[in-house]
Amino acid sequence: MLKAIYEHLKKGLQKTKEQAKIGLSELNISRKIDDSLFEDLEIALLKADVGINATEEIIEFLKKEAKKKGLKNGEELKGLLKEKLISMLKGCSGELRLLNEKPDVILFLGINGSGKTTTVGKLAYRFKKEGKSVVLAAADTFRAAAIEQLEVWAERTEARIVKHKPGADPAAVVFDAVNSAKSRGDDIVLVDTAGRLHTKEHLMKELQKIKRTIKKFSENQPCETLLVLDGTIGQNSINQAKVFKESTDVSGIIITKLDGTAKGGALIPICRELKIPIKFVGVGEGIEDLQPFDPEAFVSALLD
Ligand SMILES: Nc1nc2c(ncn2[C@@H]2O[C@H](COP(=O)(O)OP(=O)(O)OP(=O)(O)O)[C@@H](O)[C@H]2O)c(=O)[nH]1
Ligand SMILES: [Mg+2]
Repeated sequence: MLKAIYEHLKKGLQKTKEQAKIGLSELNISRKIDDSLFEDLEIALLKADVGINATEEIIEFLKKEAKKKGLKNGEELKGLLKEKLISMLKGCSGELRLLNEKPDVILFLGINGSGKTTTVGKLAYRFKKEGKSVVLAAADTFRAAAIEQLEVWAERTEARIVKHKPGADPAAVVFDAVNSAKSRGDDIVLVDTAGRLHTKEHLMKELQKIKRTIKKFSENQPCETLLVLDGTIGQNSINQAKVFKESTDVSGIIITKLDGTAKGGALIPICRELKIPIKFVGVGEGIEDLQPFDPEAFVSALLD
């Protein structure tokens, strides 16, 4: 099972790896260890969007260890680099927190195009595979065709969808979705919301209203508020996430589009700065292209 996850993640990250050139193989690793090798490695890490602070920490660590262990060849650094990256990402992952309240409600937020709706679809598929009954709440009543897009996912995953007309009050959609899930004893409600720009005050207010509506059914819900971040913007998502975090509690992060980016290394500064666990990563547009975030598999896919 772990092997299958690793293979899939590796495939998804192939492009990341090719473009990021984070692999020491790209740096001619059979070279002798000297300042120029460390410089090249530093550039590769920065290019992969690992960020200045983390890159410095990694280089310092490698220099110290290389000296201590009397390493001569760059090849020998690879294991250490892997170990260091994994240790930096440990504590950054987290499992989805479910309370089995029938329904558990999971709220998705993020700016336009970050991958919310696609992620809702992929997660619905995962839950259905586990035998859970899933309701999709079409609370993006704002963007044209958003409801139809979610309907396609509902069909694909055989999840029930609760929707209103375009322009309707999103909180009213959420009320109906949770209410019907509760009366039918459904397991999970996934709430798709409209893309929010942090500058748009009213969208933030709308989000708070959605949360209040969910809390009318249970003070413990939503059991997760997941912020969906576009992996292709790398470290730039940190500031974006901070603004969301200031407006509402965020319990987990999902980073999408890691299959199409040279900035996969940004996961390190993202998790270290935000201190919000990364719960899943998106590695493609397909229904199965969502993986629980596993630092070891991630680093292996990045380096091997
Ligand atoms: N390659 C790749 N594409 C993705 C991934 N996740 C989402 N996408 C694509 O990104 C685009 C935007 O995804 P949506 O799910 O519509 O994003 P959204 O956040 O719901 O967008 P709005 O509703 O406009 O706010 C779509 O073309 C998706 O197929 C991923 O992990 N990898
Ligand atoms: Mg959407």
